[in-house]
Amino acid sequence: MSLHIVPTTPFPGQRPGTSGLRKPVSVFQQPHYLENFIQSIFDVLEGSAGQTLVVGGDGRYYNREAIQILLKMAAANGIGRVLVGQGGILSTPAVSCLIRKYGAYGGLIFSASHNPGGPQGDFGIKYNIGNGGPAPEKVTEAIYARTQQIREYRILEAPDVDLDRLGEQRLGSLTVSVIDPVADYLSLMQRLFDFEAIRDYLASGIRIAFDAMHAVTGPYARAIFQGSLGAPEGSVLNGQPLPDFGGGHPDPNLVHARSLVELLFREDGPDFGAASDGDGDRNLILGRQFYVTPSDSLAVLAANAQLVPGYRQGLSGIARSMPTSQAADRVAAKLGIPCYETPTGWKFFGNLLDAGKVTLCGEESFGTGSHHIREKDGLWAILFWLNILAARRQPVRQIVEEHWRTYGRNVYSRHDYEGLPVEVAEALMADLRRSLPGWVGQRLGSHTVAYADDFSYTDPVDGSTTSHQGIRIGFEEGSRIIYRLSGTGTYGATLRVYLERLELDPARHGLDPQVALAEQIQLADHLAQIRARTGRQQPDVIT
Ligand code: VG1
Ligand code: CO
Repeated sequence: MSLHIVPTTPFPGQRPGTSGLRKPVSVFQQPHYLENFIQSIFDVLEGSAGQTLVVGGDGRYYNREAIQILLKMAAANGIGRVLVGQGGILSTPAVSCLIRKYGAYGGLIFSASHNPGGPQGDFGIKYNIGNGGPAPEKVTEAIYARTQQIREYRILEAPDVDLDRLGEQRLGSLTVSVIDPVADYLSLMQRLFDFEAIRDYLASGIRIAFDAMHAVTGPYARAIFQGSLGAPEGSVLNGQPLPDFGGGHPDPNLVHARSLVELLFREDGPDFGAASDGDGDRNLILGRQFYVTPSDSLAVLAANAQLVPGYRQGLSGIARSMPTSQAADRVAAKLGIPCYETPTGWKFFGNLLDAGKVTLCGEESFGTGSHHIREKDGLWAILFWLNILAARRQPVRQIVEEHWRTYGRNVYSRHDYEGLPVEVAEALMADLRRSLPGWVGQRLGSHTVAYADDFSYTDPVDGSTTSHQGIRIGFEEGSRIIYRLSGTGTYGATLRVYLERLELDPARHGLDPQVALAEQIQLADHLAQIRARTGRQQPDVIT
């Protein structure tokens, strides 16, 4: 084994987005591309010598190769120990759990989350800090700055580590511990939820279906649902992680999880359905013939938290990303606890969780989580729902409809326009931003504009400010139209339009959101000239 110091030159564009550095596989496979980024991470970490890192990925194409490179570079950069999931597998929430449990210095997750995998798909890398959460912007910006100056990287020339063999192996001065990817995560879940009650509930004839979408949650879900909770074999669908996710798009929404949705909408379908994404941090919740909007899911979990052992002591506060509906705010108000509004991306919840200001947090993009770790957590959200169902013994639909009757319904939808030419999307946003001051106080359709701004956030814990986080047009009755460009795509630009309207009249709660929001949908197009500018007649994805 020998240490190599390899000369290199910077690559443009290695700036992490909403959630890590994400690029097509072919970009990552260029000589030195991954190495440059990893060395830049090591270069900005202070005091990491001799420390422990947690490493794993969602099993997508290039995962094993990337982990081998990472291990050899960790050895060459003086890291003491790496905990790596067997087969290179660790979900994002499991990495967060392990960093916290073993007091690791940080962790690396190889994933492009919900983006497709395979040789033509995407790859990605995320760095998490010692609290278990995504690196905050000051760290990701320092890493990016380093990528623009890098001149060399350090790597050990050594044979590959056997990622399938549990136990310890040496790589120079580095100890590599190959660990069971599921065990620590499962024991955390067992501490938070009433597994016995859920087991009894399932044994009473309740049928569940979980779609792992051939991504990372398969082994976790089999151990939890079919192992610990006694659900019959076959309850976990697509449970084998595959490098190309079976050709699918591991995004648990109504479009990409269509086969599960169809199963739940059958007359004789299961009582409860759920799915997760590539790296296991997202969740889709379905009842029989019923879809739970992620924003509503957060609100329902908050309103029912006292039924769940890990949350019985009460919630200190709730946080939601700005585009997430205000349903959670209404629960927080009733509970008399604060509700924080943060920019999109889990990294903005870390300080609030660390400071004990919030217990639950969530995003409209199928992400829900709590202070148990510092990432959103798909299986955790599904277990939270099952625990509530086991306690209340009512169908999902009834629980949500009752919730709406108590709090009102924040009717909600997100429209995505994908793969737009970058200049078209940026010009649309720039013109919209310029027009904002003129709208306040104006009547648009049946609504009067209360505020119109480009969202900016000051972290209440460390005082850091983040601006340009999305254009908000808020109306006097609490309705909102929000426009943002995605920070996770790898091709062209994706425009996200978020629509929300509060409906207090129970007689109208059953309306299809696309119908209930029709006026706002039209207005959103009119204000931003979406159809005229993009030539698109409708969104690519509606959730
Ligand atoms: C999207 C979601 C955002 C989420 C992010 C990462 O970002 O909108 O809410 O935190 O993905 O999720 P964007 O910038 O494309 O809107 V994941 O599951 O990729 O780690
Ligand atoms: Co994800």
